[in-house]
Formats: sequence, C-alpha cells, structure tokens
Amino acid sequence: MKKICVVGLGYIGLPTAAIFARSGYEVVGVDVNEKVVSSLNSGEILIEEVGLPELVKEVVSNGNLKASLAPEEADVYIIAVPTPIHDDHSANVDYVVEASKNIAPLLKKGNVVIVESTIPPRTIDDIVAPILKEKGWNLEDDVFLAHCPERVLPGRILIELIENTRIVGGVTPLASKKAGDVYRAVVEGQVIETEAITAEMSKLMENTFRDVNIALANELVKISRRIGVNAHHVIELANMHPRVNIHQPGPGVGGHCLAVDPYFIIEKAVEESPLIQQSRKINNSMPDFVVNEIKHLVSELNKPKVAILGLTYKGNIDDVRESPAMEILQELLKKDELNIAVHDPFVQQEKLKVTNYSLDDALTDADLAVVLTDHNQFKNMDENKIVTLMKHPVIFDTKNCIGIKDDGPINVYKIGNLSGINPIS
Ligand code: SAJ
Repeated sequence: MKKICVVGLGYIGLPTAAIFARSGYEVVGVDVNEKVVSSLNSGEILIEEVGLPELVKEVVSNGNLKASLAPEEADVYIIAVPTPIHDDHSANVDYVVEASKNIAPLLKKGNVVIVESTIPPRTIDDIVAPILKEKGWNLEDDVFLAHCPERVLPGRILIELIENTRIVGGVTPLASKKAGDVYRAVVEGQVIETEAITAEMSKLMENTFRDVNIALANELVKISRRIGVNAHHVIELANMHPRVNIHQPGPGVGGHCLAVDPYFIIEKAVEESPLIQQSRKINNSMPDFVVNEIKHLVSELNKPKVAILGLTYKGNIDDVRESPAMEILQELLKKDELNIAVHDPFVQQEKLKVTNYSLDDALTDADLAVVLTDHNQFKNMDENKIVTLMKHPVIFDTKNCIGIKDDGPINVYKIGNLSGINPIS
C-alpha cells in the first residue's frame, strides 16, 4: 500500500485526499490552517461539497486519512494549494513554491510529485523542477514530477474526480507514466499522458474557452439592447445548429477559475492574446451594465426598494469568491437614493456585511427584484406571493432563469431583452 501526502486541504485537496483514502491508501493531508487540521482529525470539515462530510467521516474513522500541519515522508506527494492573482492580475505561485520547498527535504528515490494547482504555463519546468533539482534530485530517474490539473465542477467534485479524463504532464515521459499510474488506481475516466507545459496550457484553455464564449454571449446582450432583438431567443436558435454552442449571458463571470485562469495565459503572451484580454474586459464590464440597468429601471421612483436575489458566483453553491453579484451589491450600496434588501439562501450571515433577509422580507414593498444567481429557489418562485408582497411587481432576471412568464401580472425583464424598456412608474 502506498502512502500519499496531499498538501492543501481545500476544495480540491480534501476530496482528492478522501478519495485516495477510500481506495485504501494511507493518506496524510497537510494544511497551514490549524482549524482545518484539528477539525479534519475529528472527522469534521469546513467546506461544503455534496457527499464529502460522509466520506471524510468514514476515512478518518477507519484511520486511512489524517491531517497534519507539516508534510510527512510518503511515496506520492500531491500539491493542491491555491494560486490566487496579484492586483495586477499576474499569478501568485508563492504557495506552490512554499509547498515544493517543504516537501523537497522529505523526498526519497522513486517518489512521485504531482502539482494539481492551476499554474501559468512553464511553472513546472521553470519554477518547481529547479526547487527539487536544487536539493540534488535527478528528475530523469530518481524523482518523478508532473502537473495534473484538477478539472472538477463544484457541487459534483466527488463524481468528477472519478469520472473525468485526467491530463498528466510530466517533466519526462517516465514521470508522466508514474504520475498517471497514481490516478489510474482511482480514476475511471481516461488518464492521458503528455508534457508538463501541454497539461498546464490545456487546463487554462478549458476555462478560457468558456470565458471567451460567455463574453460573446454578453456582447450579444449589449448588441441586442441596441438593435432590439431578444438575445436569449437568438442563442437558443443559433444553438440548434449542430456545431454551435453559444454559452449563456449573465451579470458577469465569477469564481476562482474562469475569472482568473485567462490571466495566467495573458501574462505569458501579452501581445499575442488580444481576444482573451478583450473577453475578460467584456465579462468584467457586466456588473456595471447591470447596475446601470437597475438605475434606469428605478430612475423615476423616490427612494426605491430593490431586492437583490442571489450573491454567489453561480447557482446552488455557497461560494461568493469573485462573484459579480457581490460587485453589483457593493456598487448599489454606494447609492444613498436606493434602499437595498438582500436575500441569498446559501450564504451565511457572518460572511456578509449586510443583512441576509428571508426571501419574503426582501420582496416586501420592493419596487424591483433583481435575480443575480440561478439558485433553484429563484427558478420556482411563487407568482401570487410576489404580486402580494412587492409594491411594483417587476423582476429583472440577469440569469434568464426564473419560471415566471411575462404575460401575467408581473413584469419580467430578461438581461438579453432590454431594448426600449421604460423606467418603473
Ligand atoms: N457562466 C456564465 N454563462 C455560462 C456559464 C457560466 O455566465 O454559460 C458564469 C457562471 O455564472 C459563473 C462563471 O461563469 O459566474 C463560472 O462558472 P462555471 O460553471 O463555468 O465554472 P466554475 O468556475 O465553477 O468551474 C470551472 C469548470 N471548468 C469548465 O467547465 C471548463 C470546472 O470544470 C473547473 O474544474 C473549474 O472551473 C476550475 O477549477 O478550473
């Protein structure tokens, strides 16, 4: 049985550690956060992910998974620490560097080191490999280094960790093979071997593809407003073509992946990436677009009440990182003429500076309700209740997700169909 040391017990490291532990490996999970370590050792976790609490309880109680503040000697090391961005949008790989330095003294001949964190192209070859070489390790024959990017969707992590295809890019073909074999023991999807830089770039291009595609949809929203066509119908019809797949427009692109990863490519090839840069700008402009639309809609009302429905970066999760909804909220709160009431069924009150009202309280006497996240609760709202509670029953749906039709007593404005809309009076 092999021993695996997973460095970083976040959204990726923890489920990864748990899955290897479930398969019978001896796993030690490492984190700098004492609370994460102590709670894990008592079988508790601090993040939300479907099925994870039960799995962690099981593998901690059967002794296969334990947590520690420092890495331990193992056969395989998996680094899954965050790679945030600096204010200038360049990648901050400090945690990857620190993790590599911490494990370097523990290495033994035959060990496999895998970086799962999302990293700019050439990070494995130019930054991680030299750290291990500095300790005297020969990366041809003795220690096997590879990048294997995580590709899972929050909410489906335990399923996708097993089912998705994994790309394993080693610094040598043997490293790809050795790292690939680590995943082959637990992954049911394909495990494909390539070079480190190809693995780094393919991961970044997956998220960049979505970001650019969403930018196209968001640009269509603005064009549609100008020329008077319903962007949602346009996308629906265009997507009936077997080779067209335009993504959905919205209030912006959030999360720690799509809104971040394209910058990792841009920083390495500024002149060659105008399309990727422009797409980031378009998506970053959407919160302002939504704020302006809200201002327009309530411009004829005195101290209007605006109900903000949804704050997370996407539906049915509790994550507000890089959330365009949070940006929109911050902007609206600056406007004294507005009375803002927020409701998000997933976000805990302690994470917010404003009150998280119940849906009913947020809607009571509101002049406008703005849906910023496609939580299931908003898709199935009760029409009669809205009419009873709101002063003006008007909904601005920026996610094109609510079930309420525009032919009843409620005015529903969709983000892709805003041409010629008059302020509420
Ligand atoms: N969004 C749109 N329109 C769309 C789809 C998404 O505006 O048509 C917005 C969402 O509302 C959200 C943002 O984009 O604000 C990102 O959401 P997402 O569901 O596309 O992705 P993430 O960031 O939760 O996860 C992505 C996934 N990548 C791909 O699907 C290619 C996931 O598989 C990756 O593991 C993850 O990034 C990551 O960690 O890189």
